[in-house]
Amino acid sequence: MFNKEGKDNSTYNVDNFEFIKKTSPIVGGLIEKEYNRQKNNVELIASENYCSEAVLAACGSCLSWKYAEGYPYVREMGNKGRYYGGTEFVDELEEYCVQQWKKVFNTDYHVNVQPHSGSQANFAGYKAILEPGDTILSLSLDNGGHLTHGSPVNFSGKLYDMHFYDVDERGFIDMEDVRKKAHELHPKLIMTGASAYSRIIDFKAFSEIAKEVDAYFMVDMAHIAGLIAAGVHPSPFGYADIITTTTHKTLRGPRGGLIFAKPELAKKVDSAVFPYAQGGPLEHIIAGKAVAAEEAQKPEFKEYQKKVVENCAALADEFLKLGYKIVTGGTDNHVFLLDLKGYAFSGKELQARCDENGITLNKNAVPGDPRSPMQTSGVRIGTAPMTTRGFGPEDFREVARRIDVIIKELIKEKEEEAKEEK
Ligand code: DSN
Repeated sequence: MFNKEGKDNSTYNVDNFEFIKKTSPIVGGLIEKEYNRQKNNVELIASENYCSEAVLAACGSCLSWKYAEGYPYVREMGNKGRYYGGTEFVDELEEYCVQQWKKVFNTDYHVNVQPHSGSQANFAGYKAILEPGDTILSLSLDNGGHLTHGSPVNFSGKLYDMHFYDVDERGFIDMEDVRKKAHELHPKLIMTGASAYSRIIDFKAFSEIAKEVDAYFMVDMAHIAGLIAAGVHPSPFGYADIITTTTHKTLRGPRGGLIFAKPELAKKVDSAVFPYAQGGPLEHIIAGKAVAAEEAQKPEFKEYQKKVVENCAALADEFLKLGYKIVTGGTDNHVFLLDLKGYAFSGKELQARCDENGITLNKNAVPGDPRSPMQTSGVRIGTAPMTTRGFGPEDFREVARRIDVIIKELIKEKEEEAKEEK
């Protein structure tokens, strides 16, 4: 693991590029460059994190060589529902992984640990309860939702009849608009969850609205799953019919997805993942997910999540003190959007300039953004990765001051360019 000064304290061979270079100098060389980039940069991408060395080792293990299409727990199918021999150990592993995730979220929901990603999890979640053409009411990508929540360029926007609830003028999810549109549209599904939303989501209120209109309620908790596991954000368990997540963001596991479902939807969810959406599960990644689930039950995981939120509040506060605008005026979680509407430079330009200065973040549209999604008038900033590396509130305040210097340089350059054009 890298510390906050960029030193690698790993005991596992995270720097295994020398070994890879013996077979492929090109691939090994690119991994070395990426290793150094990650080690030396301040990482503020809200959807990224560093998993533990144990998770990394599990993902690079011999399990990578094993096929195990099917499920370990479908007893009535014989061979525990697998289509291959030799699955006794991966069966045990996958069952163990399922049980560990139930413990993390203290739930008796059914768990499917096979989705290769959050997008795959959402694809299967929709398939389990919807037919093509069914109506979904969701948060749009430009208001903080995810691509798979109905973007017209994604399968979700193409297969389903998508409608969107709005955020209010401050950027908060407008629950009155959710209720109004739910009663007008009678959707089959109400969906919530976000990739760029900095406030508490009221799952109880959403589930009440879903009940009023007899809709399913699904939550994509990918960004905030770690916070939920640690009790620093309210939980959707008990409210949602289906809950999806990735495992690599605030959960700090390997790249991948999970689906949780009310027990009555278990079979539909399982068959939507396999054989509908996917073939063989990645048992090496499932091993990494199991290790991450054990780590997520430790007291230090809860402490970490609290620090992520405290650090995010400090970082947002420093930007506000420096005179910047933040969508919703602050943050309750691990992320916020710096609102750059009215500035002469775009989110894309700020992202590039931060890259040049060793700070990694991403451009992001803000509500009412006049610029295109490729340019944007905002950047998204998250505190999960650098909190893993030991940053505290003061370190994050210093990051805000560094970004402020970069912004001031950009403003000056744009003013000079404008003068030259006159
Ligand atoms: N969830 C997206 C993000 O937040 O970066 C990636 O799919």
